[in-house]
Amino acid sequence: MLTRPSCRERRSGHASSHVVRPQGWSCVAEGLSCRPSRTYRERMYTVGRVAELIGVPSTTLRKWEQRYGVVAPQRSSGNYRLYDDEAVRRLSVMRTLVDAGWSAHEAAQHVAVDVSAAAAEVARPEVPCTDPRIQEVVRCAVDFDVPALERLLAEAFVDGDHATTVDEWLLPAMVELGRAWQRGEVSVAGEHFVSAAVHRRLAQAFQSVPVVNPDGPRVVAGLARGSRHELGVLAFCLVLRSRGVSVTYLGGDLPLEAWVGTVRLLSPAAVVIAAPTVEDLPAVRELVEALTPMTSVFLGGAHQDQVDGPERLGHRAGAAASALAARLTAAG
Ligand code: B12
Repeated sequence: MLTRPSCRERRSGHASSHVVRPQGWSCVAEGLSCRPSRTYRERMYTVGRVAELIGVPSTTLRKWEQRYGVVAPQRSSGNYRLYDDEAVRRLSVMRTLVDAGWSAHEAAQHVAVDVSAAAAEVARPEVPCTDPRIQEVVRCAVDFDVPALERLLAEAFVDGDHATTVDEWLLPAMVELGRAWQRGEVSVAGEHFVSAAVHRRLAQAFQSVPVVNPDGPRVVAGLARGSRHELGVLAFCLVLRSRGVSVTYLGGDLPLEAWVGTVRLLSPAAVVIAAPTVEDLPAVRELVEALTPMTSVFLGGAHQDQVDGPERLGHRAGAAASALAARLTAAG
């Protein structure tokens, strides 16, 4: 069931705090010319390529443009439509909303007004919310309670199983934090304060797990171009490493060419990527397509069900990492 965005000001606060810019190599109209560049230029796509990436026929894309004005593609010298990253992102959100039951007319209105806000309303997987630490994390964000947050996070990785910590309260707390922010109970600064602390602690825990089997099966993990929600995939990598798998963690926002080069170089047993937001879907689909001929590709994150092809790992990052570790160890 979808609800409509209600408070734009709150969201634009979040939005204005992180501007998303495509990075990396310049690639003008795929298939027309493609060369590396040191200067910033946007990637441009033909209508056929956008149709492939988004999974919608090009006739529908043209209809959304002509009837609803969702995008205004540029034109090549031969008068072919050329779409930039922002246009692909808008069309991707449009598809998600239409798939979720919105009429094309309504979806287009929301995309035109506020793409991020509209996407944020799309149903997300339910998470268990019973551990009291979930609400404590939210309280720390409201009060900017540094000592309490540091204590909670320090204790998180001292005893016990990392998978349990990650699945039972740490990642659910981040989801709850997002909801509290949407309701206006947590400020943008409070959300950043907590997510930065969680990121630091996950990274520290990852670092402190020894590499026990450097010659064993290797997994390369990270996020696609433009994708910066790292916490889920990093938590996954922490658990995977704690189960004795060698993990090469590439972080967020890695260009396609860099992914392909790294996978070619390392020949990992598997690649794990995540699709945390609907805006990430075109870049994730493109990455999956490029990597699938090279190795086994696994997918996690809130929007994993919207990408065809790779094996989906589900929404419990810790349990999924344990299961993948067991499979890789048994196979290799
Ligand atoms: C912290 C945060 C940020 C931080 C991220 C910091 C970091 N280093 O990761 C920063 C400030 C960078 C950020 C930026 C943005 N954010 Co933000 N962010 C969040 C917040 C509050 C928490 C994210 C998080 O870690 N969640 C925990 C994850 C792990 O939960 P999950 O994605 O639902 O995944 C579940 C499972 O799928 C599984 N899982 C997750 N990953 C993986 C991986 C594997 C391998 C497996 C097996 C499982 C798995 O674990 C989770 C628990 O069940 C969320 C709120 C939310 N509901 O998540 C918003 C949220 C994700 N952000 C959002 C938005 C809109 C943005 C921005 C576009 C804002 C803007 N306008 O600039 C940018 C985009 C940046 C980018 N280019 O990617 C929206 C996304 C809506 C959508 N489009 O789908 C959300 C949902 C907030 C909202 N309600 O509007 N954000």
